[in-house]
Amino acid sequence: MQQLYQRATFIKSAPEISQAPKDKGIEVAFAGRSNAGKSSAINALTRQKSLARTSKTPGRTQLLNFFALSEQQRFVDLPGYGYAKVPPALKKKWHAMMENYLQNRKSLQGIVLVMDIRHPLSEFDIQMIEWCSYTEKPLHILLTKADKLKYGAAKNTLLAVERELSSCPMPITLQLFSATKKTGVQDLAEQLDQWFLREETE
Ligand SMILES: Nc1nc2c(ncn2[C@@H]2O[C@H](COP(=O)(O)OP(=O)(O)O)[C@@H](O)[C@H]2O)c(=O)[nH]1
Ligand SMILES: [Mg+2]
Repeated sequence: MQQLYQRATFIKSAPEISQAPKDKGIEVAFAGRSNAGKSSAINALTRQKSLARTSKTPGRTQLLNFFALSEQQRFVDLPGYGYAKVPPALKKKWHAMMENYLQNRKSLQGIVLVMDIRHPLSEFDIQMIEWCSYTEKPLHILLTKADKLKYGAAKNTLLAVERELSSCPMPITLQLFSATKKTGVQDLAEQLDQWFLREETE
């Protein structure tokens, strides 16, 4: 159902959860450290060159960006932060906002965690995984920029991350991805279908 994702339109940016669209229908969140390749992954999925802005200057804004597939289906690009030198006040604000969002957002059906395959399981990623464990939200991991590694090395990283997360209580799926080469887009669409089209099969 790749077409569903091509239909995505931007709804709004919200600096706070209180300004998010109504908590109705189904929502899927994309999370990732800044510069991991989150916006590029969203653009590859939706086949829109600049739906989610991509930038070489990571992480200056802390906004939740909402996109609609239909009135009842949304996805959200969650704010990331990157690098070691994050001002503590910013980190604290991010923590509070993410915790609030992940624990209270009823329409949240699953989380796509985007990791740069060359730097998987950063402090940011571990925090997201812990929240998903705690709330038992299903998690789909994109190991992106897979084009930066040889196939064998990429596959080994995939297996290592899978092994690392094998004791998590919630369902976790993982895949290789490249926004540049457009690899893994169909796998991502199939995973999202499981979440977005759930109601229709129930
Ligand atoms: N080689 C390669 N570069 C990528 C890929 N995805 C993103 N990038 C680059 O990584 C940088 C950060 O990407 P962006 O999508 O803005 O990351 P975000 O901060 O997580 O939204 C940009 O320079 C992108 O062009 C990929 O799959 N392969
Ligand atoms: Mg981005």
